[in-house]
Amino acid sequence: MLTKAMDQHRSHNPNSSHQNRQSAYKRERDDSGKNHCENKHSRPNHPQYQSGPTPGQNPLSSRGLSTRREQYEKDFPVYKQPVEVGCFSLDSERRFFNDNRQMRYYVEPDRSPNFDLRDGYKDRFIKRDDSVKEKLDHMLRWILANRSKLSSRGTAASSCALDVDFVTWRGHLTKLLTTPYETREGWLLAVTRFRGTLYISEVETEAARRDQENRTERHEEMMYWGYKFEQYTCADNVHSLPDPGGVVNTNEAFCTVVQTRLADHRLLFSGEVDCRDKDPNAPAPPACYVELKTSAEISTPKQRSNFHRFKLLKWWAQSFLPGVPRVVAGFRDHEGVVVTVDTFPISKISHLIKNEQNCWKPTVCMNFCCEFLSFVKHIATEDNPSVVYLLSWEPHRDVTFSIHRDSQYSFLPHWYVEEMTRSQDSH
Ligand code: 0WD
Ligand code: CA
Repeated sequence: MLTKAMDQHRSHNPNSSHQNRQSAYKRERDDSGKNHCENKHSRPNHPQYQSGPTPGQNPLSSRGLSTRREQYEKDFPVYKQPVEVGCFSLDSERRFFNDNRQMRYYVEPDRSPNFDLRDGYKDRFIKRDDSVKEKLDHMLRWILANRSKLSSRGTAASSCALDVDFVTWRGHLTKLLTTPYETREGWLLAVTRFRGTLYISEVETEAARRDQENRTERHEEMMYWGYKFEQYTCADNVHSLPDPGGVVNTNEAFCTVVQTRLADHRLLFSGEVDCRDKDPNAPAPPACYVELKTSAEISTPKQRSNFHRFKLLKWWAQSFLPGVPRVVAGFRDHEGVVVTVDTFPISKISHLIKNEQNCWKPTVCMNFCCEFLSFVKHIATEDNPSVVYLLSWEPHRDVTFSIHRDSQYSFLPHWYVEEMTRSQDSH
């Protein structure tokens, strides 16, 4: 049912301009970004998996996937326009609700609002306990509550319980998109095949755990600034105004669940959405959603170049995936005061970066992600909820993997496995 509705949508083109909304999704392939950077469009032969053992690796991880940019400079792969199939909310105590009660509404600030982002850090801030690893649990709860929308009907018992190949968080896909350009932080992704669907859930790396433990007080406070900016620009309902005197509670979240397809990979993922356009005539979700960001103000050419090369890559990847069309950015000074606010339409970001030397390319990001998903399908063959294929990557290396049975890495909870088994058998 949903798959049919989705197929009527045309593919999602990252370079379509804002003014040209009608034609935004016409082309199946992106051909307008060809001259953005100087590199040639090489077309490497498949496969990109290395054969033979990688020295010093577990023998089980003897085949790797290249992350070299040149390998992925090909035509833009088909990426269907993402369709919202549902949403959920997490309340101030991190309880799950299968509805949009945590939706917030964007209230456009002045261009120079002088918001004080430090306000309330000491006395009006409730921080989510990030030692609690939630893995895919909230998404799995959403799937169980909505499985009638996702299950294939009238098909053979051997087919997928869900009509999708991959279930994951948007944030995990963002990490994949930016991998060919990442030089500092590696990642670990746990994959389990269960009833034909591949579930991808992140595992914290040792380095990330150390960084988190060693955060300075200044860094802790700066992490609050982003949430405080949301409070200055979001209202709880269509008719109200933001309440900067209230408490910032990072347990609260509104998440969209979208379905889409990258080449032959059918994806179901969820991402946290900051707010929506409050105009009742705004387009349907996800096109009415707004992503909010804060960033250091830009005063030198070097700062501008770094902003284009690093920050805009992350912003683009995160919002392009679920089809969120714009990012509203608050540029702040060293004291945490927002000095200017700017809107970045996602479809214009690739034009903004085109004068940068050695810049990133959307096609490399999407092609790498696509090859990664093919690699996962190829290696994660055993359909078993207690088996984890652990994919591991460090900058300047290939992606490698190892296999774990009934280990600390298993992440599909019993309540999910049991309920899915029951529901499929009764279908
Ligand atoms: O367990 C884990 N390893 C993770 C869990 C890692 C990443 C996310 N999550 C969960 C949380 O339940 C969170 O509610 O995913 C939800 C958000 O998912 P996402 O949209 O896929 O994540 P991402 O795109 O990385 O982040 C979106 C927003 C962030 O906004 P900014 O503008 O800073 O990118 O979600 C927030 C943050 O506001 N966020 C988180 N909230 C709670 N827990 C987390 C987190 N671990 N990471 C980002
Ligand atoms: Ca945000």
